[in-house]
Amino acid sequence: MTVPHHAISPFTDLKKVSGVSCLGNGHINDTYLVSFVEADRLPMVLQRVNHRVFPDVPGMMANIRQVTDHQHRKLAEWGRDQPERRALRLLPTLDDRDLFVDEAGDFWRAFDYIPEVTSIDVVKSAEQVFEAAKAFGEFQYQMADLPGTLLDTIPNFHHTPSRYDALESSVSQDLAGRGRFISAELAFARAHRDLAHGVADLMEAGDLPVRVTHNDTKINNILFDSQSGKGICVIDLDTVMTGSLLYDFGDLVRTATSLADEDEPDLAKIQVEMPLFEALLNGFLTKASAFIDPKELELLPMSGALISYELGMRFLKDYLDGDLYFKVAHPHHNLQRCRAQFRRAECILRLEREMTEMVCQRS
Ligand code: ADP
Ligand code: GN1
Ligand code: MG
Repeated sequence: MTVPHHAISPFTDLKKVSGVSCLGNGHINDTYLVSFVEADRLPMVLQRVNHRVFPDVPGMMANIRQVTDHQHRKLAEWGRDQPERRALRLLPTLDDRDLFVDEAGDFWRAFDYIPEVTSIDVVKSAEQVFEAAKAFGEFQYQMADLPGTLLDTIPNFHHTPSRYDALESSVSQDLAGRGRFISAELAFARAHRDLAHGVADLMEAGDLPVRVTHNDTKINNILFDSQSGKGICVIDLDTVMTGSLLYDFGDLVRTATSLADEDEPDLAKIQVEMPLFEALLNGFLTKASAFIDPKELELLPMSGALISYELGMRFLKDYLDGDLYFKVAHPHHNLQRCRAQFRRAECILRLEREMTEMVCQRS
């Protein structure tokens, strides 16, 4: 690991730094934990933001500033304990900016570290799923009265028909010469084209509420309190924009109802567990039942298939393009990830009726 000293010094006195290590398994940004010499000083989380993925980094940072300030206002208004552990806090540079741009044009930002937390890439229990879903439901509740509007920093981020079109365009270009390896996956994408319209068309017709949503609610974007196991803080706010509640619920279904890794190569190991879906539904509705719309409720069961299908297409597109977007550990990684998402989508579609019955019992 190359220690980014030049990016630490804008945020803090380098002489006070005792160590730097890597943090997390994100596919887009680079995250570092910077520790300090003083025994009572909490570390800081330093991130290099991927500006190929986020074309408007200052706009994205303005969104994050708006969102986190609002979260802290809400936590104060509700009298919640430990507010510093319940919402991220941006750490400005020494000259009071939320962003530092280095000579290479890389963008850096920092957050206060939240102590005594754990994060997971794969769920281990229904309690964890309940806690994660409850925290993401509460996040939407917090955002309900966000003042002002957020910038649409990645337009059409969850517009699944556009993701389908982007895939077809990559198929035509076949930039990396990998088109010959993807016939089964492409056939799956084409056969499920209708699924792509499930939410997008209703949003366009004004038949689903437009909300402020997180848009990347995978299970490792929640911090759990190490002692109690409670979901304590929603992180990774890069994609907070207007969207549908179904995107957030759907990405939770994708990542929190299966005990397999996101890139599990053995598809037989990828199953979707109804007890985990039940925990997810109960956790999410703890807060969201206060505001969820009947149409959203009706579509909760399909949302997981939609987001799994969408992400599968995104991984497939990147595989065809030559791995330009997601970090990969080996040459066929994106294809492997795509297969695992399509398998999840299939499992969820098979369980849709059971899921619908469960949702109906709750309403
Ligand atoms: P990425 O965009 O790469 O996914 P994240 O913001 O999700 O980056 O952070 C990566 C990991 O770093 C998280 O899964 C979590 O384990 C840890 N992390 C991030 N921010 C904090 C924080 N403020 N306090 C404690 N841990 C954090
Ligand atoms: C990316 O940054 P990270 O790893 O949390 C991606 C998400 C995907 C996710 C799949 C900005 O999220 O959309 O769902 O990988 N983020 C962006 O693991 O594209
Ligand atoms: Mg993350």
